[in-house]
Amino acid sequence: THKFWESQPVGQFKDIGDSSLPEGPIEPPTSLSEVKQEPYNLPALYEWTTCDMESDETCNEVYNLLKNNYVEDDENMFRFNYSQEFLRWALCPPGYYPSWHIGVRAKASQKLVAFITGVPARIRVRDEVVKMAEINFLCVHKKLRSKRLAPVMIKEVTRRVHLENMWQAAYTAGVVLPTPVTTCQYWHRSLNPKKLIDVGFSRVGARMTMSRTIKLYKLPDSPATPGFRKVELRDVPAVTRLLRNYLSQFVVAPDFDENDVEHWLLPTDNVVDSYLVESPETHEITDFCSFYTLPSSILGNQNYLTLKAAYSYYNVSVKTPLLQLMNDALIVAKQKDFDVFNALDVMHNESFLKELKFGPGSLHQSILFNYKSKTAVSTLLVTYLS
Ligand code: YNC
Ligand code: MG
Repeated sequence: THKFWESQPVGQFKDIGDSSLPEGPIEPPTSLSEVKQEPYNLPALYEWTTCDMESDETCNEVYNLLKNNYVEDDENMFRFNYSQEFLRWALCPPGYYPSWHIGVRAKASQKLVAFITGVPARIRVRDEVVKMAEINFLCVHKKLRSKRLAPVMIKEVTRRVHLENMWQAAYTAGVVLPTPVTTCQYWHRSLNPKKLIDVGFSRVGARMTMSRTIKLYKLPDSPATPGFRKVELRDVPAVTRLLRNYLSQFVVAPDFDENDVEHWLLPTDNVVDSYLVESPETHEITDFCSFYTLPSSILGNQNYLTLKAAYSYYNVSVKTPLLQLMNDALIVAKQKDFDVFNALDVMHNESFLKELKFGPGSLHQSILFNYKSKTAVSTLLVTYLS
C-alpha cells in the first residue's frame, strides 16, 4: 500500500481500466489565496533552504549530495553522477523559478541533507498545452531514509508550484508508484565493450569471446552522412521548426519554442551534444539528432571510477533514414569517448534499437500529477533528464 500516494491526485491502481473517468485535471485548481502560505513542518533538527544553482558553492553542495546519495541501479554497482554544469542546465531553463530548487539542511551543521526540484514546462496533451512542473532530483541522504521525509518534500514542492498558479506536474520513477501513464524501457548500446564487461555493466554473451565482442560493436571512424555537423546558434530557428513539426504527431509532447531549443539543444560541453544534416547542395537543414552526458560512478571497482554514458535525446529524421542518423550519433559518441549510448523505447526509437545492437535494460515510468489521461501513452516523452 501507498499511504502517501493514495492521498494524492494521481491515477490510482483501483481505477485502471475505468473509462468513465474524464480526461483532464483530477482536482480543479483552488484560488491562490487558499494555497498554504507557510512551508510544511520539518522534523525539529532540520530547516528548509532554497538552493541558488547560480552560486558555485551551492551548486557544489547539491552536486556532492547527489553524487553520494542519488539513484543507483538494482545491484548497487553504479550511481548517477550528474555534473555541476548538467545540474545548472537541467535546473535553470527559460522562466525557471529559483524557489522550486528546494533543499533541507541540518540546523546544527548546516549540512545539505535532502533535495527536490521543479522546472516549468509547457506540455501539450492532444491539442491543449498545459503548463506543468517537471519534478526531479528527489534525494534524501542515506542516513535519513525511511523517516517519511520524502512526502514532506513532495508536499512542499507541490505548494510552491501551486503558488505560481500551476496545478499539474510530470515526473519519472524507477520504482512502482500509482500510476504511470506510460512505462518505457532503457536500451544500451556498447561503445567500449571491454570496459563495460570489466566493470560488470555487461557480460560476454553465450558462444562469444572478448575479441569477437569488441569486433561486433566496432564502428566506423567518422559519420557517413554528407553535411552532418554540430548545431550552431544560427540553426536554432530551423531546428525548432523541424522539432515542432516532428513532435506534433505525438499525443503528449513538450511544446518547444526557439528559446527552449536554444537552451535544451544548443551544444554545451559535457552536457548536451546536437548534430544536424545540412544538404551540401541546397543547404537545407533536413535532420537532427542529440544526446546528453550523464556519467555514473562505478562503485567499488579498483580500475575504473566513472562510466561515461550518452543518453539519446531528440532525434528527427526527414531525409536521412533514422537508422543512418543514429548510427552517425553512435560514431560521434564513440569519438567523444563515451562507453555506452542509452536510449528509451520512446518516439520512433524502436525502429533502430535492435538493428544498431542495443540491448534491453531497466524500466522507467512516467507519471502525471493531477492529470488523468485515458490511454497509456506509449510515445510519451516528458521528463527525459531523470
Ligand atoms: C519516488 N522516487 O512510495 P507511500 S525520481 C515518488 N518518487 O510513499 P520516505 C517516492 N515517491 O508509498 P525514503 C519515491 N520513492 O507510502 C519513494 N517514494 O505512499 C514514496 N533515493 O517516504 C514512497 N530519487 O521518506 C512512500 O522514503 C514515501 O527515505 C516514503 O525517501 C525516498 O526525482 C527517496 O531514487 C526517493 O533519495 C527520497 O529513497 C530516497 O526512501 C532516495 O520514508 C535515492 O515516498 C534517489 C532516488 C528519486 C528519483 C524523482 C522524481 C520524484 C517525483 C516526486 C513526486 C512529485 C509529485 C508532483 C509534485 C508537484 C505537483 C504540482 C502541481
Ligand atoms: Mg525519510
